Amino acid sequence: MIPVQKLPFSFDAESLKADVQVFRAEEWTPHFNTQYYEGDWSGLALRAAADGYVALYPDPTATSFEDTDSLRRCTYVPRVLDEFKCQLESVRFLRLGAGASIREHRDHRLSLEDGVARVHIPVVTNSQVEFFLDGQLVEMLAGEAWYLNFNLHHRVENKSSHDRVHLVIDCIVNEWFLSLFCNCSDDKFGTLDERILTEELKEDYTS
Ligand SMILES: O=C(O)CCC(=O)C(=O)O
Repeated sequence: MIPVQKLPFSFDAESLKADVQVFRAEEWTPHFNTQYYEGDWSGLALRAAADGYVALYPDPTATSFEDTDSLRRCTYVPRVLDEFKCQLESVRFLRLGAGASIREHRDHRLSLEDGVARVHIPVVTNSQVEFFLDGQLVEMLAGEAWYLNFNLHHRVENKSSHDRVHLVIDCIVNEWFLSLFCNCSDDKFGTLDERILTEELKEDYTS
């Protein structure tokens, strides 16, 4: 099981930020999980469940996802998404306002092993934003791409006086996605030798 892994991408943080700036303040929707946070945690759906979606809800039962009008207003995000050679489910900008925090929680079946993997790409962040996964601080910089196993406990605190924004992409795991993990290792969270993959996925990947 891989808890967290920086992925081999480097995106242009300024271009991502320019896309965020396209949206007016009133277009951001408060996160639906209101009991999970304090302060402002809100987002913009860029890709969402095709029918009857609740704003920002990455519906695990949805059978198809489609780009939203908001995505069509972005210039750079579509280029970022093109780099992901796998099916994409929900894609959102998630903003954690200055001084806001997301309480510790776990998501349901959201990991490499479950076949749906969430990637965070920080767009606007700073050193006073603290993201903890399984009790460990994960330091993610703007323009980087990170896989995190969201079945593990996680919480976020924005101790700064600036809003933090991440691009959050839910990916259907395929061989290409698995290949991103081949040559990486992580000192803090352990080596990839204890390979991530369940036996079933390992068979798929090596065949
Ligand atoms: O950092 C965020 O805005 C969301 C973190 C989180 O709880 C998640 O991605 O599941």
